[in-house]
Amino acid sequence: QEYIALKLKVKEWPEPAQKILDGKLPEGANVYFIPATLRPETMYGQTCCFVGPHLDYGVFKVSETEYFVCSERAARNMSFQPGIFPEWGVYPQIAGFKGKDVIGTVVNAPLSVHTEGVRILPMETVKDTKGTAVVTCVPSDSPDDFATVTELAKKADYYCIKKEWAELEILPIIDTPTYGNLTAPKLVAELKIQSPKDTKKLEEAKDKAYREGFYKGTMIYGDFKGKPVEQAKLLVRQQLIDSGDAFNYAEPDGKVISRSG
Ligand code: ZZB
Repeated sequence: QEYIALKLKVKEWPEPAQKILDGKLPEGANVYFIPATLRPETMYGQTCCFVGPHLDYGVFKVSETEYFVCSERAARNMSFQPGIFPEWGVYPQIAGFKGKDVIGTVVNAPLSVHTEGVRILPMETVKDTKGTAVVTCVPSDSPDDFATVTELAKKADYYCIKKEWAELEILPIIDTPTYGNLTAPKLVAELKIQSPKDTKKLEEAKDKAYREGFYKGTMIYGDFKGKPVEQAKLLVRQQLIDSGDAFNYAEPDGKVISRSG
C-alpha cells in the first residue's frame, strides 16, 4: 500500500501534552503529526486530524529540528525506507503518550482552506495496525470522517472537546455525477448512517465514495480545478512532496515485516 504521509506542524499543545513534553524537545524544534492518506487531492478539505484516544503514540526524532508523531509501528517502518530517518532501522523516541493526551492540539494542515489551523480530535475507529495511526479528516469526501465529526459535534461534552472544534466549514472540493459535490455527507444520508459505529454501512459508503470520486470525480477547488481526480491526485501528490509538506510512505505486508522479525 503506497500512502503519502503529510506533515501537520504543531502550533499549540494542550496542557497534558505540554507536561509530557516538558524539557524533552530542544529550543525551536518543530513537531509534526503524520497522517497517512491515499487521497492527497482531498487535502484542501481537511477540517481536523484524528488520533485513537486509547492508542499509544511516540514522538520520534528525524533531525535536530524535526520530530514526528505517529505509532511506533509506523516509525519502525519509516526507518527502513529511504530519506526519512537519517540512520537505517533507527527511530529515536523522545516521548510517548496516549491519543487522548493530545486532543485539542492545534496543527497547521498543508493545503487546507482552514489556514488558521485545525484541531487534533478523537476517532474511536482509528487502527494502529494501519498507516501511522494518525488520520487526517476530510468530511466532504470520507464517509468515516463525516460520521465522526457529526458525532463529535453532537456529543462534544462526552468527548471532552469544544463543539466548534468539530464544526469547521465543510468545503466542496470534488464534483461527482452521482453524489454531487459533497460525496460523503450525501452517502451518509442516503445509507442512513447514524454513527461511526455503523461500520458495515460505512464500509459500503467508503467503497462507493472511492470509486465514484476516483474514476468520475472532477476537481472544483485548488490549483488543478477542472481536472479529473485521477490526474489531480498525482499532481497534488507531487506538489506536496516538492514543497516538503509530505513524503512517500509504503505500508509493508504485515506478514513479511512483523514486529518481532
Ligand atoms: C484522507 C482521506 C480523504 C481519506 C478521503 C479517505 C477519503 P484504506 O483504503 O482502507 O487503506 N486511514 C488511514 N490510516 C488509518 C487508520 N490507521 N485507521 C483508520 N483509518 C485510516 O483507507 C485509507 C484511508 O483510511 C486513508 O485515506 C485515511 O483516510 C484512512 F476523501 O485520508 B484517507 C472514500 C475515502 N475517502
